[in-house]
Amino acid sequence: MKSVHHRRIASLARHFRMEEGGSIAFSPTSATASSFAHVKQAPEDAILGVTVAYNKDPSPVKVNLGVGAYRTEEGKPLVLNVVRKAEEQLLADRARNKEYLGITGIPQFNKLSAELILGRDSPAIAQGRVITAQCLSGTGSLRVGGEFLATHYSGPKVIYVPSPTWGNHLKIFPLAGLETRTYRYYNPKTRGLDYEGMIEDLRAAPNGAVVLLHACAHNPTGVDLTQEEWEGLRKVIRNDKQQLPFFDSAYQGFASGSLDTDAFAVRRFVNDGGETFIAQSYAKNMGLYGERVGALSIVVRDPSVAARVESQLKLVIRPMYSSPPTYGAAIVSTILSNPALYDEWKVELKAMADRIISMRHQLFDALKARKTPGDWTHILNQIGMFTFTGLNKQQVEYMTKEYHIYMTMDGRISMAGLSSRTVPQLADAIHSAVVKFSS
Ligand code: PLA
Repeated sequence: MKSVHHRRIASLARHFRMEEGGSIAFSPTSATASSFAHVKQAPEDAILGVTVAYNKDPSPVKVNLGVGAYRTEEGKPLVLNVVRKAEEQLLADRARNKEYLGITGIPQFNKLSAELILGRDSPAIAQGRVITAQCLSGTGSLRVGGEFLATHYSGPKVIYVPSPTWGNHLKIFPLAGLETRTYRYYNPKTRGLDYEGMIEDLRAAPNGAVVLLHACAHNPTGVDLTQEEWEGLRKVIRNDKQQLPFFDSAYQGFASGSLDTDAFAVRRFVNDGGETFIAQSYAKNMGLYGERVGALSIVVRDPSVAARVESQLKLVIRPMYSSPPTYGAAIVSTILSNPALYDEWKVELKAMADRIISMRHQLFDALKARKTPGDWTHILNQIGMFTFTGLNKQQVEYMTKEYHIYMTMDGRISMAGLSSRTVPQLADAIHSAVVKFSS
């Protein structure tokens, strides 16, 4: 079978008519017409486009609950105190320079990142079965992992993602060269997990298929598996189907406030000795959104393949962006390697998680006080940054138009963007939308 790269080059070649001698035939319709006149206007991104619309609204009361970005009670972006301290240390260190990093980034960052998600006492790390590469946040880690699988995985080059899932998964994996299919995950009727549907779909999926799992705080639903359900799922994936789990860990510490609790599922899978992919992001848990810092870890069964896997991983990264940026990873390494900063980080992380949980209570109470029709207990029960409200597109559009509340069309709201000040406005908007248009 031809490799993905060969197929991609072949398809590119089909776009051009190669003339004899190798030059490319090109015939613009006229000397003045643009060669891009045929390019169609693309729609805005379903999540980041909400911010674009928000920025255009002149209203002083507008609230952006679209993108999952933490805000303080005052509605401001937060730079963690530990991040400021790490930056001061980095700035004071005159020995630091701006040289290129190696293709897989800062070795110390990679080691600390693997320890953060797998645990310091992880047998897989001790046995040399973990390959970690610093990548461009969670998205870049998923993309590099996807492309490595498309090129080197011996199983079926198909990945199963939950329905629904973070919208970008559906774009990242096909571009990386993996056929992308969905498995049932969420039951809108119960606003809970469709565990039976999930198991049934994965049993029906090919043996060896790749299965994308949200490590915790499932986006957009806020619905996670219980520890027993994780164990049931693990048995199906490992024992019955020999499938390959690919964890997307974008919210470690944000779901429960504890880094270890939120790593439970990943550790459960890795500790059974099987092969596992993990994409980690420091965007949310260290507030390093724009620094684009994250890691891809590949856990292999046999340590003797690790060096070869790493060598090929470099060949995926080098032509994509050559090597990752230094600054964010230097901040993360400084914090993770310094026990005092590490402890302080855990306190700040817990405070962010707690503020999100308190927003859940405030919103729930505000709807109760307004006697808003419907059952809103899912606001309290869902986990992580988001509430998947169950509001429909018509209701969302109404809330944006009448109340200047910006959120994604699927009815997801970022609880991290809410504050005590804006809860009443949101509750009024939800109440009015529900009364006006029953869903
Ligand atoms: N994976 C999941 C499940 C995510 O929710 C996000 C971010 C990422 C990966 C990637 O984040 P990173 O590349 O910045 O590390 N989701 C956000 C932002 C918070 C976004 O859509 O880019 C969201 O609002 O859903």
